[in-house]
Amino acid sequence: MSDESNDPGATKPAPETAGEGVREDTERRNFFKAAALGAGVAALAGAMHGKYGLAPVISEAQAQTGAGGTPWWPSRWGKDDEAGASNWITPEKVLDAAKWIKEGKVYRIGRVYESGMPMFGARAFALRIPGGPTGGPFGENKLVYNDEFLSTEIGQVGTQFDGLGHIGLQLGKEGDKNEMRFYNGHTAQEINDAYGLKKLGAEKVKPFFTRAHLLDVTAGRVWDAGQEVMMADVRAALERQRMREDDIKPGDAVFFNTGWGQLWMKNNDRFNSGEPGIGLEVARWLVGRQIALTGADTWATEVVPNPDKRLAFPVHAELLTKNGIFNHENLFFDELLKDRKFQFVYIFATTPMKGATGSAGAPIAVT
Ligand code: UVW
Repeated sequence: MSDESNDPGATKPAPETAGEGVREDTERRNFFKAAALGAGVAALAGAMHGKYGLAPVISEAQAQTGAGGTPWWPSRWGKDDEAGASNWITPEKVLDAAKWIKEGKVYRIGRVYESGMPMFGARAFALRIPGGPTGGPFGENKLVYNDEFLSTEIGQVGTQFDGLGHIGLQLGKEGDKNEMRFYNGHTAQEINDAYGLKKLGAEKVKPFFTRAHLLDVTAGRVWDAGQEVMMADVRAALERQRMREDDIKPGDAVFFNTGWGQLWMKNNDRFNSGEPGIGLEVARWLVGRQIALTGADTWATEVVPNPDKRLAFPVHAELLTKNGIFNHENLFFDELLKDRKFQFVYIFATTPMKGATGSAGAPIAVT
């Protein structure tokens, strides 16, 4: 739809190293134990924890490097940057995206937040309005009001936008927070605080108004957990949908519909047990296209478990940690697909909660 090329920074080649650091994480181990995906997942859970006596997947030196053996930091947007690929959203980019609005039709592409929704690991969502109305009556007009109390991992449940403080890699020695690196090389030592992240919080993400491309890779296929969406699937979807790869411009969004979202609130156990999704092959293609964000109708966007049983969520690290590319999970594309709308304007601003690891919210697509 547009031939605009909007590159505010130097082109950064796609990383070449395949490996990711491993870290101990009780919640994720619990998830993998709970996920009834058999020996593959159990092996991955084992590989994630040094006490199982397995060697680290890759050397520390490998883990510290991005493209061509160089560290993944400093970012193309400067050594202090905390906004990552949201920096692509310039006034020029917004004006170009606006050209895609032809009908004025608005689609909600996020889910309703409710207590029965599927959640990762032991995450919780509890909304309460005890003994309502909460207050009043006030004044001669007898006004009453209701307030809710919410207890949840607010940035990491339901439709969730992963921020740059969500995922890092343990480099150096196990537990050394000076060598737990996040986007732009920021360390756990620098950013972690019991009252919210001191850097890379959701409030640092610039609002999105950008062109988006939805790739429906289902093509009549019922995908299973652990099945990887490959470049061949991406290219087939582009062809089926009469879209061109070179129409994906820097700062655009690319989303994937796998069909897994059909399980939402219908079979939460299966939905949570793993998922189909992209792996490192497609992730590196996305990095090469210099997108601002990706997302899917699944809870991680990436294939779980990864076909390489040694790796845990390597796409999260490739995109968020190494390249500052955001990930919007548990999206809902049914209405767009029904109308065969594969290209639209994606609009979303994170709820600016200081120090949050991600954001809930209500993304919309406009055609
Ligand atoms: C992880 O923390 C991996 O989960 P999510 O998919 O929610 O980002």
